[in-house]
Amino acid sequence: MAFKSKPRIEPYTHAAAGWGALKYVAINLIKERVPGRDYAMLFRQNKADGFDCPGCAWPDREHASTFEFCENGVKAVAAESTGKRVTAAFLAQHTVTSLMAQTDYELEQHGRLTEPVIYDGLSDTYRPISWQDAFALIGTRLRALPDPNQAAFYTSGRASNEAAFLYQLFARMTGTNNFPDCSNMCHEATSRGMPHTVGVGKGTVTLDDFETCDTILLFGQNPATNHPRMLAELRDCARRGATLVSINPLRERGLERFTSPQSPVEMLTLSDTRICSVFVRPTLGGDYALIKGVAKRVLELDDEALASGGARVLDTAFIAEHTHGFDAFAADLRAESWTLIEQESGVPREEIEGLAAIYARGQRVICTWGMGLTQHKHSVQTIQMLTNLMMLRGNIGREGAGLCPVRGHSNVQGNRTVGIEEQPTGAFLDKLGAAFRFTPPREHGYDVVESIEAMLRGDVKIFVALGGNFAAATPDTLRTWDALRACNLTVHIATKLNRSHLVHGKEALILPTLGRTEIDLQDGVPQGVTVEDSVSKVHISFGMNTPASPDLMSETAIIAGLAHATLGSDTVDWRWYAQDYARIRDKIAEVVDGFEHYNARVAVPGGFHLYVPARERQWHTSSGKAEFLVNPLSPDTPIAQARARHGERVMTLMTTRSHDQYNTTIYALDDRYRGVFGQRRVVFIHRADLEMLGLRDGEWVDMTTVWHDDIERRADGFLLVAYDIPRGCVAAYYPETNPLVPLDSVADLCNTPTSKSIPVLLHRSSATMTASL
Ligand SMILES: Nc1nc2c(c(=O)[nH]1)N[C@H]1C(S)=C(S)[C@@H](COP(=O)(O)OP(=O)(O)OC[C@H]3O[C@@H](n4cnc5c(=O)[nH]c(N)nc54)[C@H](O)[C@@H]3O)O[C@H]1N2
Ligand SMILES: Nc1nc2c(c(=O)[nH]1)N[C@H]1C(S)=C(S)[C@@H](COP(=O)(O)OP(=O)(O)OC[C@H]3O[C@@H](n4cnc5c(=O)[nH]c(N)nc54)[C@H](O)[C@@H]3O)O[C@H]1N2
Ligand SMILES: [Mo]
Repeated sequence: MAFKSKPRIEPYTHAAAGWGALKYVAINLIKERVPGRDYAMLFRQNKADGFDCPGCAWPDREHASTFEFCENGVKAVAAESTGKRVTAAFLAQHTVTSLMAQTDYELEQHGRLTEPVIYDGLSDTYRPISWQDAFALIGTRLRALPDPNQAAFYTSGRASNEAAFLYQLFARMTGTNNFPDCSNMCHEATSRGMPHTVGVGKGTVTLDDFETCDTILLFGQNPATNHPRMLAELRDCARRGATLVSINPLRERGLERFTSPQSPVEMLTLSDTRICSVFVRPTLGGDYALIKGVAKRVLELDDEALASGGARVLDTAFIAEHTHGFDAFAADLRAESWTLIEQESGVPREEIEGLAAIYARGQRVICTWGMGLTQHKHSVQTIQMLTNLMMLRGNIGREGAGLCPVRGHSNVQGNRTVGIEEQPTGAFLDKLGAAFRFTPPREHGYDVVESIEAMLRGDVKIFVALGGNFAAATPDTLRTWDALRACNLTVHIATKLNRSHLVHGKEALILPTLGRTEIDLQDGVPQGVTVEDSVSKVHISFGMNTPASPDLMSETAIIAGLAHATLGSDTVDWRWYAQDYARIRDKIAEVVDGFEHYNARVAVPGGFHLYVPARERQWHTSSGKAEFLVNPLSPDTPIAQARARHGERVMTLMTTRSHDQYNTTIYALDDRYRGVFGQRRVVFIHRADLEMLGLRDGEWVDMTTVWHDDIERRADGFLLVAYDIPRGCVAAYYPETNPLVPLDSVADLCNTPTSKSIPVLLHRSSATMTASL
């Protein structure tokens, strides 16, 4: 544990990245005992002939000739290339009960899984099982289900297109569309909201647009931690003179100043670049009202221009030619009250007007957004309001402008594209059925929240996970654990030991897999896998590292093995596909629009962009135009309801990521840009709220959720940290706070857990606490 910082709170005063990042990289390489010969491999990530970084979905510059340095990319690769191993001997010595007592950080430290194992109830340990026996057992159990919808197939967003396509084919051939996946908890509001407005659930920009934009509005995102390579892009924009605005309750340090580790001059002269020049700080969940206010002001500015004979502020040509519903939208904006907008956004009218002025001045505006917009009750409406705003000035489908949802997992977007979708379209199913000569199930399946509810009801009995950490990533932890434990069988295809392997069904298996950084040989031939980034670019990735164990199988081969054992190979010759992934790509080309000549196009270095109709100003909506959508602004939110019952003591909690974690994987215990070291159980709160609650900075508190049911939801033992955060809002890290998120606290229209706005009460902790994990 020599690499653990002493628990302390110490505000960060430097620019983001820079030497601090390099120091952390060095620590990570040593801590993970990455074999020396593999250091060079780290520098081949995101190069044309290397592997796609498993860190995040931010795109790469084509043919990047220099290593795109990214601290968190290195952490992700180092974590996968670790020298530490979870062996059969380790698992024999550690009961599941004893492992349950360890933190997520400690579980991560045990290293890579090495061989397939099955839970043995008598000894309460995992024991080795052969691959063939594991497949046979799972196949027998799946075949024995009276209804195929009693199985759910989870996907985390690291799976390749090839693995994800084969997985959805396998599950659909068993007869179900139950595909809970990490995007249900992530960018679902984007994927569900945008098709109604612009006809596609994906971003409309490419990296080239960042070269010519003059304004970027960054909503609810912390790129210095979560998408560090994006910062380099933002730095270039700022240097060119573009105006960058952060819209975020927190003034994230990483969005203030940045020292590029790519720039020797900046590194040696300790200089940096200012990134955002303006910080607008709404209350949690206040963006919908804020964006509506900005749109209202844009309309007012246009009225003023009309009256004074000045240039129009609205792009009237775009609105006339490309959109539908403008009049009703404008009437709704004019009728909206400024008082309500100010109250619900938490932003004073002058600041909203200031933001509108920046937006209206921009000739080429890009809007980016992350989890700060998507994990709220009104997230779909918020994203639709954002597209409305962009349409007012024709900022979609032209150079230097557009919508840029910033995805999380490195292939989460690709997974959905190739069929990980619980609500598939009829057209997709028709093509899939025709390509593989079967009748796919039509009934929509369960998403994440619905799967948990179905397990609790006893309607789902087998849970299979292609990666991820379902038990920790999902809301309402104790109920989710009850749900998983009620299953007859849980199966995890995974690289590392995690909580989900310990919260298991009556029968349970862990199937260890190759990571993306590792050489994947099938029939002696190295296989590449393909992924799609945040700007819909598809490219191929080849592993370069020796596999962590000779007993690992690739995800694709595991899925083929499971499918063969369950369905036989008369209709689909599963193992033939797994022998050469190009065969799977040929089938994807047949089934999924936009993948024509797939193998030839990914053979070109850098890959290819998928067609995004809105980018070409083609609108695949019901009206054939981009739609202005009218949604009301209501003060009747779950937070307001909780305050009506418990008064102003109710705080709105956001659950967020620290710098040293990757979702539920805890690499280390620091969050250096926010000044937290050696600990994770902290809660950030405004000083005036501390005073109002009669609490002090440095005291320990327990948190409970205020919800309409009688279920007690609590998370105990958090250190209060006085912080620059809006009044009434508090922030703490996930997954520790997931016990507080009610299962039915979800976004309208997309069922995403509202993990950035939970009504909570803070209570002085009864136990004497010391800083711990
Ligand atoms: N190192 C690292 N990289 C990652 C991940 C990781 O865990 N670690 N996770 C990956 C994944 S799956 C994802 S989805 C992305 C997540 O990346 P982000 O989208 O940056 O997600 P969060 O860390 O949850 O941070 C959300 C940001 O939104 C702000 N915010 C919270 N509520 C609101 C609000 O109501 N309004 C506004 N305007 N802002 C708000 C928070 O202050 C914070 O800055 O990162 C990906 N990359
Ligand atoms: N409260 C709260 N909850 C949240 C969020 C939040 O902001 N707040 N964010 C949500 C978001 S945005 C997301 S995306 C989800 C994330 O949910 P998940 O994707 O389920 O979680 P991860 O922590 O990314 O999964 C990590 C595990 O994946 C496995 N793994 C890693 N690499 C590979 C691989 O290459 N192959 C396979 N098969 N397995 C691999 C390892 O065993 C590792 O332990 O969490 C969501 N939950
Ligand atoms: Mo995510």
